[in-house]
This record gives sequence, C-alpha cells and structure tokens, in this order.
Amino acid sequence: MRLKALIFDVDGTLADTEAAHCAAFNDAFAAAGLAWRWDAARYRVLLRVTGGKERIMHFIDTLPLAESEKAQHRARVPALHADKTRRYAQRVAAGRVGLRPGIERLLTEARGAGVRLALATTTSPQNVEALIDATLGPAARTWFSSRVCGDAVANKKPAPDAYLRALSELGLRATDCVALEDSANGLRAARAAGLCTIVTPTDWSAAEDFADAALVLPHLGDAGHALEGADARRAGGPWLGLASIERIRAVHDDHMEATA
Ligand code: XBP
Ligand code: MG
Repeated sequence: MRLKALIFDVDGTLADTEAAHCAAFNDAFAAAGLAWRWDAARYRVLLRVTGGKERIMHFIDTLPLAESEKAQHRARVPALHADKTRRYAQRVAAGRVGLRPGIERLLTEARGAGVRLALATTTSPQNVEALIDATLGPAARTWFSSRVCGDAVANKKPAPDAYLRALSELGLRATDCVALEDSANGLRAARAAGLCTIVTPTDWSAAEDFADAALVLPHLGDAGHALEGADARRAGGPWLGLASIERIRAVHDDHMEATA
C-alpha cells in the first residue's frame, strides 16, 4: 500500500466540537462581564474565521464601538481566550464530547496496518490533549507521529502551514498521504499543501463548498453507524476503510501526475 499516513483535522473531524467551543466562548464572555452572546447562527458565520483569538478579534471589529473602546477589548483577548480554552477543556474532560462515527475504527485500522497518524489543527494544543485523553485515553497521544496545533504555525487555515509542517515532521510527500477534514477552510488548507482530502462535514459546515474534495461523506462509518446507498457505494462499503482510502489516494496521485 502506497498510503503512508493519514493527517486528521481535529475540530469537526475527530469530534463535533464546535457546540462545546461556542458554549465555552459564551461562558468566558459572561465571566468577564461582557454582554456578548454567540448563538448558533452567529457562530456558524464566525467559524469562517479560524482560530479562537482571531475569531474574537474579528467579532470586536464588527461591534458598533469607538476605536478606543475596541482597542481596550482587543487588549483583553489573550486572557479571554485562555479562560475560554480552560472552560472548553473542562467540558471535554467531563465527557461532553465524543468521537465521530468511524474515527476510532479508522485510527485502529491504520495503526494495525502501519499507516502513520498525524493531526493538523487550528485549535489549541490543550484542547487536542483534552479530547484525546477523554475519548481515547492519554496513551493515545503517542499514536500521532505529529501534532501541529494552533499558534505553532504562522498562518492558520485556510493557509497550508499546519499541513506542510505535519508533512515535514512525518518526512513524507503529500502524494503518500491523505487528509481528513470537515470545513471549507480545512479543505483549502489541505489542498494547498497538495493533499488528497476526504471531507466529513458537520451541521456547522454542511453548507460550505467541498468541490475540491476527493470524497465527501456524512461520516466515516462503523459497525454502529453504517453508510448506506450512494454514500456506501462511494465509500466502497458500510464504512470507509484503508483499502478505499488507498484507491482514492492513487486516483488523486495519477491525476496529479497526468496534469503536472
Ligand atoms: C477549528 C478552529 C478552532 C476552534 C476553536 O479548528 O478554527 O479555532 O473553532 O479552537 P480545526 P480555539 O482546524 O481543528 O477545525 O479557540 O483553540 O482556536
Ligand atoms: Mg475542522
């Protein structure tokens, strides 16, 4: 099998985390005495801005305030985001976020087949560790040869930086790997790094454009959540396994060579 590694996004891909992130943002705003409340409709729009600190900064820019007042709010963003991160990690540690269908199955299948694993995410490293610890157990942190998180790179998604850093740490070419994402920003980042990309949208990202994805599925599927109909046909069965992913990678590789 030519497939050497799977590079997973975290939020929305490993787990549907954004409701927990949104609640943590709102709790941090309330604790800081700010009358800011992000409902689902507003948060879905704000999610187009990747990075929690950048998302709050963007929100401040939209407020009908004097520039001096906006500057005061901006100065508080690092502390506000740190409190949000603490609150989010508490929610995750309390077991309030589970892995999406097929994630644990595919991670286990990949490990058994010697296909390496990596993470390329915009979220903070504390959040990644909290999620792994709560869903797979702390020992699973070692499953990932590379974990590129948040501020570790200069440019967040849709820039390719996180994926390029993961490929560099893996010591692999993009054509030997496949990325798994949930959002248009993530797809653009992975594609800009030259990666064949499979997308499993959530309700937060379902309306986004995934035209450049090699495959779009509602989830990866497993024994308890079988894919059906056209999804199963595209996945090559009731769930997406390594053999199907390898076939998808090979088609992408051939296409890249043919159009080079
Ligand atoms: C999704 C993001 C993150 C999270 C919030 O990351 O854009 O900003 O929404 O986490 P992913 P932080 O690349 O995993 O989909 O507040 O830690 O940024
Ligand atoms: Mg994501």
